[in-house]
Amino acid sequence: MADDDFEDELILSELSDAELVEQMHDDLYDGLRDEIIEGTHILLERGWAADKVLAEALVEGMRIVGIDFRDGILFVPEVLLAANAMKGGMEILRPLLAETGAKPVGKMVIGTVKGDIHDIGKNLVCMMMEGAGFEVIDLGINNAVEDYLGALEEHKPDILGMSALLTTTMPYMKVVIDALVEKGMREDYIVLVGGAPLNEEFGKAVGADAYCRDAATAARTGASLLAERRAA
Ligand code: B1M
Repeated sequence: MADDDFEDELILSELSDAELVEQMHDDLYDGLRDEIIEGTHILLERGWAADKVLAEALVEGMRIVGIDFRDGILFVPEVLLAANAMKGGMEILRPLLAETGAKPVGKMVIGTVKGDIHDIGKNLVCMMMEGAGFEVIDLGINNAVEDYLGALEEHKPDILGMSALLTTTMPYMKVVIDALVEKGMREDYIVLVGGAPLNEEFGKAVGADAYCRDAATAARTGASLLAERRAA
């Protein structure tokens, strides 16, 4: 019996790239952190770039989880396990993504807004910003306006980033930006916002400098707005 079990065990390293990526989507869905870590290592060893592993194996896997969460097939505990597995892979990729663009170009304070505990997308933004040469101060999740203001005061960044994943929490970005305006601090910072339910129009409506649809866009936009500001 034990031999049969052993024979049935899936050896990730023996799968083709396409099979492995598909298996990683399944493993992410099942919240198997160790397998996601192993799969991530295997793809990197096969010469995959870190951003390709991230996009095709991890982010795509989480997109599938999101669909079944929305449709009531998966529930919070399962999605938490999937998120934990995804973070296992991200931890391996973080230093690789961060080393791609060595030059320090500026500083960013970023956090998920009050009432919202989603942090995977925000963590990706941190990685990409670090990769673009920014020093990043990550305030984590569930940040009230005072948290942002305190961090801006303490760290004096060039950029403030806010993330929201819920339609109920995204309006809080306007609370933070209004507080900056009220204190006469708005023009001191480039404000970038992002998160799945946001769009360009929302970014404009709340008074942000830019809405960023993904982490790579955040890094690009942050760098170009900062360069423009310095040139001016
Ligand atoms: Co939540 N959840 N969740 N959840 N969850 C969503 C967001 C949801 C869309 C699922 C669904 O119904 N399909 C839905 C929101 C619906 C809505 O508001 N209209 C939802 C819900 C309802 C909830 C709860 C209310 C469920 C409940 O309790 N009944 C609850 C709320 C808790 C709270 O925050 N108060 C809840 C809880 C959770 C978990 C804790 C289980 C877990 C979070 C774990 C964690 O983050 N540590 C979770 C997860 C994982 C999701 C989904 C499945 C995946 C989110 C994710 O990580 N995506 C999500 C479904 C979905 O989004 N499709 C869902 C991967 C990530 C890479 O993408 O975060 O979009 P994303 O980030 C992108 C861009 O948006 C952008 O760059 C990133 C990458 O390129 N970006 C930025 C993000 N932030 C940025 C900031 C920037 C710039 C770009 O600043 C400059």
